Amino acid sequence: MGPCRITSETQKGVCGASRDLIAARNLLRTVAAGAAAHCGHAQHILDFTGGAMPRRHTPAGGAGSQFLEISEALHLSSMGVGADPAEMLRRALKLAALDGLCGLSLATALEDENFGKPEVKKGILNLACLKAGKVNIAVHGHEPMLVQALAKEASRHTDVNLVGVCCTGASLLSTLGVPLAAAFTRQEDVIATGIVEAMIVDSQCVMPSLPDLCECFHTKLITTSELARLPGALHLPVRSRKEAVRTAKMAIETARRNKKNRSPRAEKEFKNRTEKPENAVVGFCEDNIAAERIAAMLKNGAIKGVIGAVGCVNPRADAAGWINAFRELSADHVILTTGCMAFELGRHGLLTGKRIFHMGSCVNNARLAEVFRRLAALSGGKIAEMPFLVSCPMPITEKSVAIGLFFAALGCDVHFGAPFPINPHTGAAGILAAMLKEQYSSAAVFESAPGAFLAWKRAVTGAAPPPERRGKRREFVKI
Ligand code: WCC
Ligand code: FE2
Repeated sequence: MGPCRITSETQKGVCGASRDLIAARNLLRTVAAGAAAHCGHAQHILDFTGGAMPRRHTPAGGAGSQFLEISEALHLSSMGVGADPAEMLRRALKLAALDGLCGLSLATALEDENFGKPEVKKGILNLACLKAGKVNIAVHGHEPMLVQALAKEASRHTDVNLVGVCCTGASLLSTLGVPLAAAFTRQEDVIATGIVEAMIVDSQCVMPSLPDLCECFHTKLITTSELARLPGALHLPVRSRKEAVRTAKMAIETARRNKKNRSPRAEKEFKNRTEKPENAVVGFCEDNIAAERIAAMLKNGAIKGVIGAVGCVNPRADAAGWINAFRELSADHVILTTGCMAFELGRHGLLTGKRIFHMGSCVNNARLAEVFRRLAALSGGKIAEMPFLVSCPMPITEKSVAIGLFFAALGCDVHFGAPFPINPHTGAAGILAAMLKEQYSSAAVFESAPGAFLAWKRAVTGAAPPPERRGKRREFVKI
């Protein structure tokens, strides 16, 4: 009796739950958690600015009904409520679509409105962005409320070097060109350089290891989200613009005072590092991506498709293999990338702004959806008829699963690498495939090996489908 685990196809749980039911329930709970994170992110910005939900992002059930959907999904998938796998999966796809509307798209619109839309610019990334001679402050997490005020305040202090980590960093890089030191997997390395005076975190993808790690160095850990507190950290809440300015000043003062505690040895070691910052072209968004040119390239066969490379970089996966796969695909595809994948591609010198475009943080995947919509409109078709693929090759968090299924609900084919969000060999995966095909004209592909993924992509990719084939549904491909 619990936790629910899939054993074999024929076996059922003591309660009678089948393998398919357990798989479907797990997927629904995963999407609910991902949607809660994105919708919560958007709601926190609304709370911060005191604004109301814009009409175009309001779900059919009214403002706030997305949270009821999330709650109902958790209720439905708890012990002994629903027992129909198809109903769970139907809800999962509906919730993924809501995540796109009230999470990704709303958060992106609010960030653009309140903190400015990105513009194309040069940026630098990796740990070498830290400066031994300066007071280093790293900002980490996802929500941008403090960091915009912090960046403004930091620019008044010539001795301060502000760097970003993870999606707070990706968003700062896109909007203000602030250097990006690391993504999720390398967040500990930032502190372990020994030359970071303060790490300021908001929420999501912040490792619980950070308080322990900061104990080993002089780094002051500062939390700013009322939701996401860490034991032992200095908590400076940011609930309004006024508080953001006050916290920015306090955080900078705290970091400056802390520099005297830096270990001279750590500073010397950092100076001896030979690594150089990686150059990148960043700040792409739906308004500056040259959609007409990409649509023309699709039409004349100069490129075979557009791929979204999104989601996490899982240390258990073959990250180098995936980077090589996208490098290879960029020869005849345009690649739009966000979040940790964008950092990883950048770390390998691939964000040149020629074929691979940095589109910002994970909630900024809304920009990919908008680019897809515009490209489809320019080509006179629907998203489902276009050679688009969104690939999430190394998912770690529930958020990346919700994002992937959001694109599937838009009619875009999606690829997931391991750990798979649903066991592709279960009947539940078959139900999901049929649902995607029948109701959304999309397909989900599960493949954990970069080489096999490339071979599959090469096999299914032709030039853009000729007009007479448009509208025809493609077959579900399962590897
Ligand atoms: Ni989005 Fe994955 Fe990075 Fe966190 S920041 S680790 S969900 S890709
Ligand atoms: Fe993220």
